[in-house]
Amino acid sequence: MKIVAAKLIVCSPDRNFVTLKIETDEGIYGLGDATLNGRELAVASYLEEHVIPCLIGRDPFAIEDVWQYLYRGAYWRRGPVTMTAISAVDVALWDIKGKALHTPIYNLLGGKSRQGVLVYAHANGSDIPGAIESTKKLMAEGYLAVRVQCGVPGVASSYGVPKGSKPYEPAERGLPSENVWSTERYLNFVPQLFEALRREVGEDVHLLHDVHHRLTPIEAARLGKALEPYHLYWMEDPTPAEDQDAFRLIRQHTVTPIATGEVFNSFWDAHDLIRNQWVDYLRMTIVHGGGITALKKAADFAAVYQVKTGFHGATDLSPVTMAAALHFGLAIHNFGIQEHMPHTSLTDQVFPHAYRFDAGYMVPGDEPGLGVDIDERLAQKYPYQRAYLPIARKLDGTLTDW
Ligand code: KDG
Ligand code: MG
Repeated sequence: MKIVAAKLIVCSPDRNFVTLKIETDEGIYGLGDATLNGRELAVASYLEEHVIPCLIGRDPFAIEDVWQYLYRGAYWRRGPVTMTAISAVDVALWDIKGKALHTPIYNLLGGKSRQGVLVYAHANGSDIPGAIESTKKLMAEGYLAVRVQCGVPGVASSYGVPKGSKPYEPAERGLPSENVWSTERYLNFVPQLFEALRREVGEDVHLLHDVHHRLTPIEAARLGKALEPYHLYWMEDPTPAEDQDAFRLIRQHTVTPIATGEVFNSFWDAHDLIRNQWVDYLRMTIVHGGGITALKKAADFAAVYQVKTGFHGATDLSPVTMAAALHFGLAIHNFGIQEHMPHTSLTDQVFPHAYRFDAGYMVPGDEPGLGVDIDERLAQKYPYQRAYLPIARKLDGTLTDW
């Protein structure tokens, strides 16, 4: 089998997605997600100009070799643009291999280790009663794990809380909007939120919270300690992780489990975090971390240190990535939990898929390959629209981590 063509489908069915479609001489094609939120066209151009020409004529079954060719062969390694492009190619090749061998990808990764993939949903409220109501609603829908974000009194807009009546979506069309941030108000408020939540929703449901990189290590340590009575499943991205050593300090002070890495794009971003057991869950996921090939190696390394996966799964990760993550999560032994932020029905129409939610778990379905397709005609009706993630400033105007 040979790769004979590859093309990009850039579309915006309610939000932007970049999808790579690789075609073979046997009529089998594979899909890969190449979406990098707010920087979509950089990856599209990287693939179009520098990668696609090198793929033509190659054996799509030689996944490891193609991966090394794009990683080592480029000389310039790592970085979100490069690694997202490599991921797209890698996932498309796994899709082709599954289809050619008539088997779902989870079988190529060792087969099922479990019956379903535990997922967590997003609850949000502008205040504590709203957050409680939203959590209870998700529990009634069958979710066993819920991430809770809430408006902070005295802070005009908070991460994870919708501005209007539509479901929360991190990217906004147009140029970046500005959010306000106060660490002091946040730190005083969050323990009150989880105290009220535990009182109202009981002890059984898994509760999670995303700090979204906004604290210093010692502030994160304080928050982790304050949240211990409410036994969170995890505290996510408590501090930026460029300095992996920063997590040592947090770890020394609290037993609240820590998840990090949705912005990582290389195993090396997580190396110290894992081998020192400074984190419990790795969030680097397939689309930004170099594909299934790279994540399998990272997850196997993490397994040795009892670190589990907890992959990023926000709406900017397309249904192609969601399917890949579900096959992966079904197969590997050290799977922890998978984020599930449902796409809009329009996105789902553009990407018909076999995966489904059932009583707190998701399954990828048993179709060969990924079990996801793209309706190119429908996609064409929704062209790319410029969109960005917001930025955040402290009350005095200082730009801070969003
Ligand atoms: O592109 C950035 C979003 O995916 C991110 O802000 C969402 O932090 C996020 C999460 O945990 O889903
Ligand atoms: Mg996050």
